[in-house]
Amino acid sequence: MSFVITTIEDSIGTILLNHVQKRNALSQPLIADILEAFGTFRQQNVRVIILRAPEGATVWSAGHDVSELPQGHRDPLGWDDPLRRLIREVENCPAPIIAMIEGSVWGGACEVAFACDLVIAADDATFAITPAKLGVPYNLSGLLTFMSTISLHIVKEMAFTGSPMKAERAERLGIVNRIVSRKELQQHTYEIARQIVRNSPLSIAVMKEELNLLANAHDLSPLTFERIQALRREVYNSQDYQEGIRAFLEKRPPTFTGK
Ligand code: YXS
Repeated sequence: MSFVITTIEDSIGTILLNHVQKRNALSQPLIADILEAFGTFRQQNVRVIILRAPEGATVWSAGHDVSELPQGHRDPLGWDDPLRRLIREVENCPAPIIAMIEGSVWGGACEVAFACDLVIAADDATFAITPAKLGVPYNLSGLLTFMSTISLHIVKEMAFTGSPMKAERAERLGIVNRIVSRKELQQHTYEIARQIVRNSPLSIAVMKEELNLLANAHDLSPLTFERIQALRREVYNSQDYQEGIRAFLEKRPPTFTGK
């Protein structure tokens, strides 16, 4: 069973996230369907991709599938984690990807949306960066995705509070390209997509890769890398990490002790 619905029209490919029962949580099967769609679109020479939820969605995506996170003693966001693979595929896809957002966006789904090349949101959409609510030590490249989109103070505010940010403020801060009413969202998003389709796909693909390479150009010494790995290991080996995951699965608020 596929958790996405894909369509291609006028060189525009659309991936509609369709696992509503689990609020489009980014599970391994859902991510596999998205990646399969990327492959099909590449074969069909699609020039723009739109990533969306069903019309009227209350939740665009609830983020990483928490039931798939390790219960401890293993990096929850290692290289091979499906969410990490999805982010890399979004960034490496030659065609620009537009995140068409309606409803609330949570955790790793915020990173997916912000890793896209443009974000067009309904004016009642919200964005919440949630690792601190679960005790998750977010990974380095994931934080860089946020830093490439959001100023440092705002990243810290969103990451430390875990509180949803309204689309209006996200637009004011340049985190999303445009907000429109839900009624206008689809028409506006496809109008921008058509503008892109009319331009040179080679030039756009090269500029996308250049811009992403520049945005990710950060040198890090091996010593610093090892320090960060040790810090993150301390967190995902902690009782707090296990409490965060367990509390979510038991549908109760977590009690963090800092241990
Ligand atoms: O109880 P059932 O079986 O019907 O399943 C429920 C939820 O358990 C499930 N579900 C999820 N399952 C796995 N992972 C998730 N992230 C997830 N979110 C939801 O979907 C069914 C319906 O959920 P329910 O009843 O809560 O729906 P609702 O409409 O009342 O509320 C929608 C949300 C999105 C407000 C609520 O589901 C929620 O707060 N979800 C968690 C959002 C979140 O904290 N996401 C972060 C995931 S962890 C992550 O992305 C990164 C690792 S990190 O944390 O580092 O950013």
